[in-house]
Amino acid sequence: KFHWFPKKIADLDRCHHLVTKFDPDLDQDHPGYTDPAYRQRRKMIGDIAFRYRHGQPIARVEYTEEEIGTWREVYSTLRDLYVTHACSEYLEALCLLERHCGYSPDNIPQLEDVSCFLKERTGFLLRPVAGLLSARDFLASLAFRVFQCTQYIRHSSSPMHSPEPDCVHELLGHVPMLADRTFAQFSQSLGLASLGASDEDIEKLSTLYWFTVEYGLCKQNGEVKAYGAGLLSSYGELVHSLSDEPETREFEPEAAAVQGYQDQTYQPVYFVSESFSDAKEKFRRYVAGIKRPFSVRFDPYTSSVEVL
Ligand code: H2B
Ligand code: FE
Repeated sequence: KFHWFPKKIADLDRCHHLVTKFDPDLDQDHPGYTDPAYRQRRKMIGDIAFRYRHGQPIARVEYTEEEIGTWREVYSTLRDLYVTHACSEYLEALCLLERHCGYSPDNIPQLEDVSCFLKERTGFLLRPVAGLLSARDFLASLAFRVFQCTQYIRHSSSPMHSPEPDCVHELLGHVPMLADRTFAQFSQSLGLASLGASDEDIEKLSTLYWFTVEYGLCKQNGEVKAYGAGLLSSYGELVHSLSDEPETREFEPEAAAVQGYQDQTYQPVYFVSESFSDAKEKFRRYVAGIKRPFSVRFDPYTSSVEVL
């Protein structure tokens, strides 16, 4: 079966298929389900994403005191933990973001500023998205070094947890890692492998994404540190992941691609990479085994893919 996929970066305007699984309008367990004002606000911010077209600057949001309060609570709690739990690439980038991009307990950074920062570091761009995107569309954007990024914030009743991605997860979990060269390459190669892939292979690549980009651990100077965004944006799971409770295994793409995962509670198992270069190399070998009737090559001059 043939699957359409974007060939040039502007085609990402067509990659907007949302998954409603954790939507506050429909998910009764969402902390915003019974709060119409929250749902209204989330919709308003979501409209920025619906109207967005590639190449435009991302509209700024003036966050309310309540929203900034939620951000402050997560930021100051996590900030202390990063020193011991986050990998060095993450810590380095976070310092730069604090210096140049308005990262602080009292300010929710603007996607437009963060996008400009990442562009200079690794060529990654942000584009606003209104909620959880389909895996196919989400992975496809990574092929163009575009990260689809939510702009609304979680409900104030539950500052430490959100069932769906929100700007705390993106800005504190994903963005610092996207400022690292090797990690950026790894993310793009996941994206390129997904273009036109079968549903089965998309499922495997999503699972790989889950156990690396979201919940990955890596070794650094004989210690295990976190680099996954799901960990770095969740106080509870970050502590849990580096405790002696969960099982940890050496990262092997073949195994990680078919491992069962949890999106409601902590992961029972984490995969530990030797380094990002090692993960990238292992992934390259894994991808070579994926069957597609064509191959793709990214042209950085035009931000488009050639289909060979
Ligand atoms: N959508 C959004 N908005 N943010 C994500 O982090 C995200 C997504 N992750 N869609 C994707 C799915 C991930 O879980 C994989 C690729 O399935
Ligand atoms: Fe994420």
